Amino acid sequence: METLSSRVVAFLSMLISTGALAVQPHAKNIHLLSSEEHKFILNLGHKEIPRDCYDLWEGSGAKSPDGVYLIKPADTPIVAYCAMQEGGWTVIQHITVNSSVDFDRSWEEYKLGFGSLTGNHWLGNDYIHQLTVGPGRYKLGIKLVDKDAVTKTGEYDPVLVEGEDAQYRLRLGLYQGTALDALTLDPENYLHDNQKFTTKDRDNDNYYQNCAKLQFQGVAGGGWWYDACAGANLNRRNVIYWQKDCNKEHLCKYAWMMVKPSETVKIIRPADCKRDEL
Ligand SMILES: [Ca+2]
Repeated sequence: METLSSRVVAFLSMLISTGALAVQPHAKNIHLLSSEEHKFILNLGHKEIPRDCYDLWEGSGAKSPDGVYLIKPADTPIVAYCAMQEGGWTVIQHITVNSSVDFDRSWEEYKLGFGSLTGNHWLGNDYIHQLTVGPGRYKLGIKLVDKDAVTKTGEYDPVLVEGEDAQYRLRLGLYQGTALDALTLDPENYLHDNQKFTTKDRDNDNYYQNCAKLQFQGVAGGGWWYDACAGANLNRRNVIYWQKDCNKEHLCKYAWMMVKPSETVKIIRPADCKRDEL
């Protein structure tokens, strides 16, 4: 005869196998995943949560697959998409032209992130700040794919997105890449480096109106580090804009923004330096 406990065990096993009793991930921006997608978190249940995707990639001997992971850039874990095959980048933005995810969002939404980590999204300005403030320097990667599948990339080294009290101001270092430098150089005299972030409900830009509200073919620009206004804007979902590389005449289909520790500057901790014995 079946005992009560064996029936309880069978019931619990059924709950676990159907996902009804799955481990609930503790992450501040878990709203970037649907509850069905929680099982896609590749390091769910691991004891150690790394600071960023690069930590994971390096720790795995460059073997971690692309996907969603828990990371912990500051006190609280968050979920992020890791572009591992390209060297452990933490993706902070991904957009597809004519994305169903609306990028015309409020300050609060840009602060805490929106969209879907497995598709189009903004990771969240608070988390981009936590990642880029270090310890150690970070660099910003840009990846653009045009309608003919030609890919262009670029890196700003270092990058810092300042905190909310500084209106998430963007600080960029030297640029290199196959794409044009659209953030620190602009023939139209719009410089994005050193600009504060602007959203439709918070105007920090240098234009007499709010750049985030200006529409092109009925679509607003979305949040960005506007000047007066833009030589690049990867958050306008009908026209991904990056000077001559991506614009309304030369359409781009996809864009990504991502960060990883700068390789050019190594952190030297006092304990790493052996004192020479004389
Ligand atoms: Ca303005």
